[in-house]
Amino acid sequence: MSTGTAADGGSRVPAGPAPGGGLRVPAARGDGDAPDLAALRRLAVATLDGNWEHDHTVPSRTLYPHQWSWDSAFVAVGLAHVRPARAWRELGSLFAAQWADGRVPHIVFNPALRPGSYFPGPEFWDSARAEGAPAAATSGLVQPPVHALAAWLAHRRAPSDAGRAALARLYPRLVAQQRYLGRARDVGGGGLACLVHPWESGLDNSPAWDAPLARVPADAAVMRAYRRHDTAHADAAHRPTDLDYARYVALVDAYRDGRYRDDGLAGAHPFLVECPLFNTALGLAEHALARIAAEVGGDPGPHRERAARITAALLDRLYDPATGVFHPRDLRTGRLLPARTALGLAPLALPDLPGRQVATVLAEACSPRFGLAARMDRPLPSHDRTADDFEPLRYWRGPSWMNLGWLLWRGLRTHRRPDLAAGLRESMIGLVATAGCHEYFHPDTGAGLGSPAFAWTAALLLDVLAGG
Ligand code: 2M8
Repeated sequence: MSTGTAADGGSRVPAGPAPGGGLRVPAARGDGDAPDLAALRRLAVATLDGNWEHDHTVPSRTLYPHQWSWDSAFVAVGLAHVRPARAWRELGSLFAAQWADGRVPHIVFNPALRPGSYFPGPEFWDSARAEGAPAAATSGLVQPPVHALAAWLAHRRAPSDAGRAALARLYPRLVAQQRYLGRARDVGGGGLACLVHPWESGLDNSPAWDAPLARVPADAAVMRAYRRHDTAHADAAHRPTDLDYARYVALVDAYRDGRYRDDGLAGAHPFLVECPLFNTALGLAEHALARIAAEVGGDPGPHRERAARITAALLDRLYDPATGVFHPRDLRTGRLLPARTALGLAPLALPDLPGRQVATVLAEACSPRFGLAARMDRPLPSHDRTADDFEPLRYWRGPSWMNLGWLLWRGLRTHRRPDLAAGLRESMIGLVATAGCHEYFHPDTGAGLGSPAFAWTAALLLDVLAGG
């Protein structure tokens, strides 16, 4: 796909509110088919400003009106380019809700919002009854730990005394987050963190989770007792099904009933998986912490050692030489999950991924399954586009997402593939030039799907526009 698909080609249109909500997509400059990058940047900044809420950025004013963990990390990466003080506030407010055991909750609820503004809301999670939970109401789950990387990138992008002080304050909290994931969540005992809910992966209804989720006993009728908030704001055909939600609810019930303790997970919890993307983030965090430690007077050595151990564990436990890519491992069966989703490409972002795996993962990314190329015809999908269960409209089962593209783009530059990195960058810019800062995009047409003013799309676009 070329970047020359501006919405209404021709005249320059400043970013501003569009009649149907969201923000207007800037038009191309009119010189050939290049999008107006300055206008795209203004659109991204206006989207982030519009989603700013006193000390954090909401992913979306409608669908996700609270603070989300990995969203805040991506947002900080973008804010560092334009509002550096806000980048540190974003991370600071999230880590202020860190639990005593080190977990960083995947949602921090804004107490000012009316009950029912999101499902499942604070009353459902009931974090106050869990030991070591913060004063703020939060969920009890986690999300991929991309925060140390975000903090490091924010510091590198906009070094300042205030930023260095913020980095020094965050450092022990980032270390505690890693400790929690590396100890309490190493349920498999092989050096990787395990997930107890698909929401922890960030790719909620990815086909990767279909088999382990199918074993969670639940009945879609259970959802009659609840009011789903997402389907009031997004097309139900683009969202997880009621049966998916019934299982999500059942998994939270099980974890919450044990007060979110991790000691009994191995024997009892119905969903336990090791995810390649999550554990790539865990490894990237140690690489970033080594750099942060050197900056704030800590010892980088242990972080480097842990980073190497995580990469080795990923290779040992999640790499399948038969497919040449990484797969999640289902700890309940001990087997790798066969679906070939974008999760399997994520380890390319690791700087110490060996050359052999770099080559095989790249081969998968460039195959018709994902279509990565120096000149891409279509956006990068979140799932193998040749698979029977590929769904171009449904959430994480096919649509293109900016955060997955951004991670892969970083990996391509790390592993010296500027040709492919340039193709992917052009494709990502083209998505926003075509459709605006949507949450996700149709993987064939690039049409905008989900929330129209989505924070991480805007934030990561800023980073991509700046060249990282
Ligand atoms: C989506 O997840 C939430 C649950 O956490 C939801 O569907 O309600 C996912 O896309 C997740 O990755 C993201 O962090 C969150 C907020 O943008 O929305």
